[in-house]
Amino acid sequence: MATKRKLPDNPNSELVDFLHELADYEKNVSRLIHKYNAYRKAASSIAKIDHKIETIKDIKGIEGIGKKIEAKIEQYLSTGKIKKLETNRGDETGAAINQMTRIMGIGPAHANKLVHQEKIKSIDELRSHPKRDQLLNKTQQLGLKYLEEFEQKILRDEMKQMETILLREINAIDDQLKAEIVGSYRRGAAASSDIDVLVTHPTATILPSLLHKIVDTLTKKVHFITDTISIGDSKFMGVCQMNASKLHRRIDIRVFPSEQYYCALLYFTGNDLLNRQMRIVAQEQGYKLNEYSIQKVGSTGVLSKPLPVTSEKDVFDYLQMDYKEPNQRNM
Ligand code: TTP
Ligand code: CA
Ligand code: CA
Repeated sequence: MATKRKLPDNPNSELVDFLHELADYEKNVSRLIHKYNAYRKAASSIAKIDHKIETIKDIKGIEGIGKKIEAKIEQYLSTGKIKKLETNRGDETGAAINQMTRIMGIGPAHANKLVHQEKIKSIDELRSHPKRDQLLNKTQQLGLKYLEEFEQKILRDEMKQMETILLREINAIDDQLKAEIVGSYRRGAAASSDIDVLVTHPTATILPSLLHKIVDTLTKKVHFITDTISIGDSKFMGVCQMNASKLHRRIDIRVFPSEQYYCALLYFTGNDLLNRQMRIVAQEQGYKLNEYSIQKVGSTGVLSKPLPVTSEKDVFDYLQMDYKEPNQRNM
């Protein structure tokens, strides 16, 4: 994960990267999620500061930085290093575990097992391991195959080109199909980690077969999809490539019936922090909000039928929140 987060324009990007590295170690090696969350929060607060931090005074009173992390930042400012980070980097087993979690589908538990039980110390060792295909499921095998490619961000220009192909092919299947690229791209990001596609059709009953038809077309007709990780009635996860000169990218395609489309559009546009915030506001106001619908929660906890939603703004309105354009949703 650490390599995915690049903040080229941030004046404190080195410190932010260091905090992410400390966070990943806590999540993957120590498996202390509260410490992971604390580092992530601190990193996110620092990333929002638009000038170079010179002394510890520059971060006084900033939300999300506790005493212990503050002390580490102080070390960084005075010595350019963080002792804990140096120690972590010297921990070979820890480093190996961290390496394994770079692979899609491998979490901390599986990574620990590969390192402690199978004594695998690096990605290269895993790649050339005689039992490789027994040690990994299909998702993880694809994750290993495309590891370096999946870690490269997709620039907006390539996202746009992929959008053109996707919308063209989806519309050619059925001109009533409506598709949008969501996720960070819809929020205006200059670069994205993967491509998220949302599809709907006015006739809800045929959605599963439509998803299969879309995936089939994108695989066999235009050779855009190269691998399937998983496919169900409403969700496809896979790998795509715009052409042979471009990298392999992760792609998610989801289909929703039209009455759920705008709740799904809101949710899959994100970001995740806004989703969490809106879910809490919903709870406070007696609603239940998720990627499918918004419902009223009755006094006995009984849920109403899904409320009518014909735009994202309808959801903001129910919650009495000011509407946010997609590019204002980077919380
Ligand atoms: P992602 O594709 O994981 O994230 P993203 O598109 O915002 O950013 P990136 O460029 O790194 O891919 O998920 C798409 C949206 O789905 C996300 O913006 C919000 C929602 N989501 C959550 O609310 N919670 C989650 O845990 C995940 C994975 C996604
Ligand atoms: Ca995404
Ligand atoms: Ca995604």
